[in-house]
Amino acid sequence: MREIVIGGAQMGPIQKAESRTEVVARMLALLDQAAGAGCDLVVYPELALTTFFPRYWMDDASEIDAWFEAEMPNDATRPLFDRARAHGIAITFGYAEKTPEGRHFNTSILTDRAGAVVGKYRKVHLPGHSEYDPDRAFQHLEKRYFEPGDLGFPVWRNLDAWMGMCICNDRRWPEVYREMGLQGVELVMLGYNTPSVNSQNGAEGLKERLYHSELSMTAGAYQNATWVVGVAKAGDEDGHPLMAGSIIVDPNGYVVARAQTEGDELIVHACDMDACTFGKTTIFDFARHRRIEHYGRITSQTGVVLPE
Ligand code: CDV
Repeated sequence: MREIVIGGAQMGPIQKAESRTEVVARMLALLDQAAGAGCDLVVYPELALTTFFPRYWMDDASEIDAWFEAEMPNDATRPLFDRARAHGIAITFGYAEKTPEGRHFNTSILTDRAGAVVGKYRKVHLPGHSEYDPDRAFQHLEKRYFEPGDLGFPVWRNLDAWMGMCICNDRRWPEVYREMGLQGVELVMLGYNTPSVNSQNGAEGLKERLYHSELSMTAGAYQNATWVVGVAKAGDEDGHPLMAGSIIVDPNGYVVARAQTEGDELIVHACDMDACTFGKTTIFDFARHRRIEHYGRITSQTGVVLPE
């Protein structure tokens, strides 16, 4: 048995005016709660340090850069790394990264129990648009503020398990889980900021949004025999509602822990990494059953091409 007690640290809304320091204080409270619950690892949401700023149209480079972190850890987040190290808890959280070369990514990092960064992932599937769209109920400008990630989908050995990350919209793409599945992933960690309504279809409400989120994560878990932990930033950010629905999914695709609120809330489950072995050695034994000679379109073609 390789048990990792995992805490999904769902975060409630972060208002535009809230500072990094105020947000980190909330993250510390969740971390202390996780330590009390015996957690080995805590997963925080996408862009955990600020409001979900891609909903705002901005043209001024310095206004945009104010949402980004030029180094990690930095003065605001160092207390989080220090407290995690003191508790011996590994953490992962998302933030907006500005590289020394001036590139912008939607990023998440993973630490070991000593607070050292052991993994970095940059979001590949950026939803939304890059120019102001008057036809949407609200904006989703990730394609404006970020470049697509350039690191692929690596996995890392941490806490005696193979761990990988993806971010928000990535969770809806089966290729993401399979890329990590092909590297033996046992735990996929992700955070998300998902609006409670569809900006292009007002009829698509919260129930359907929650269903699609859960469907994506449970399918990814089952089809790759891996644990999946998906953690929301939720609630009303300056009049913009984000859905909750944070879950921990086992390698059979069952939800074993689920958030009940739209606020700061810790969900906890003791996850046995050895529970991945059965699926990985039977129905999803990739080496025995995959037929890559028929999968060529997946990497050679992006959009739909109808047969002639
Ligand atoms: N932050 C996100 O990537 N959000 C998307 C929304 C826009 C659909 C998501 O897939 O949840």
